[in-house]
Amino acid sequence: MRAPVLPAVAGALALAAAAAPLAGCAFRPSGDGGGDLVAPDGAGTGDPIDAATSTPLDGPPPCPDADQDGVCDAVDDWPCGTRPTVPASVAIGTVITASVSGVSIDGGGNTAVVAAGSQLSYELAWTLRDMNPLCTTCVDQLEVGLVPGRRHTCVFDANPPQNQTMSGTATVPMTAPSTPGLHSLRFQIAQDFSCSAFGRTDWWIAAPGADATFGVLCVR
Ligand SMILES: [Ca+2]
Repeated sequence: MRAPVLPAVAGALALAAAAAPLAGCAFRPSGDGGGDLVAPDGAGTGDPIDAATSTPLDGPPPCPDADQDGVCDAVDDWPCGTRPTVPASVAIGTVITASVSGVSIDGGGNTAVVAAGSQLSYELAWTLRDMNPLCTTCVDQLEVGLVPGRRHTCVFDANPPQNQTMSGTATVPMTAPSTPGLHSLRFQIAQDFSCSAFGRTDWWIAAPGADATFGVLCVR
């Protein structure tokens, strides 16, 4: 299916079409009799060569634009407003530090447009370093999941050696939210007895803040 043409492109095409006859044919000063592709041909009044550009190039698109970002729905590759920029590597923590990088949502980058309720997965690389001298026997978790929403899993769940950077990669399957709009993928450090202590499946204590965002989904 051919994608709808944007106003700016339409204007350029119209100009090209209008200019073409001038290049190889004699100029018609008035009362164009047809054949110059400028529509509509007027009844004895001629058609100004610039008639097709009367629509301002920076005006609103004459097409459905649900997120009002100036890009027609039919060709909008991010129908959730302006596509956010998510850092390639995100680090959190002080005494215990962690990072997430190399995020790929369904084989793409760290932002993705996904269908509501669809099955997908994301890949990431992580690090975790425990430098807390007061809790050398504590178990750490590195939780990842949706905000708003629930934790998906723990990509790390163990008592790491003190002052050593642990690292790894993970592929996390998930179901896309059923609510259209923006949803963040975030991570946080937890210190429960284990990832699933007491049957817990949601975030430890509270969901992580915006500074721990490593991916963004535009659900539609
Ligand atoms: Ca749009």
